[in-house]
Amino acid sequence: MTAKARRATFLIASAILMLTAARPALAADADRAKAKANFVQADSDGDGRLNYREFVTFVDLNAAQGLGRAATIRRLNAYKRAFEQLDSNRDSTISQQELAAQVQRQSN
Ligand SMILES: [Ca+2]
Ligand SMILES: [Ca+2]
Repeated sequence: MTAKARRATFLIASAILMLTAARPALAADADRAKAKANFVQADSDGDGRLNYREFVTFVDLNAAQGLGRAATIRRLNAYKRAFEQLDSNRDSTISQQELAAQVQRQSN
């Protein structure tokens, strides 16, 4: 992997992490609540999971509210990569558990 690719991967991993939580206390709770509300709003078919189209909406909602690094994903147009990284069971949807697991993996 080139240094540039490594940096891009790092940026995206950070962006994913910041989508959900793992921030110094106070801000984190409020941001988590917002991200959760955005998840529900983006989940247009209400099945509790985000397909790719819903995930793009989710990132854009987070970006509009300045949550974490969602704006970075949007600016880099890295939706697809973020989606693939989060979808750990490869069923082409992102569950809240998968979002939470990502945060846990990175904070351990
Ligand atoms: Ca859905
Ligand atoms: Ca999945």
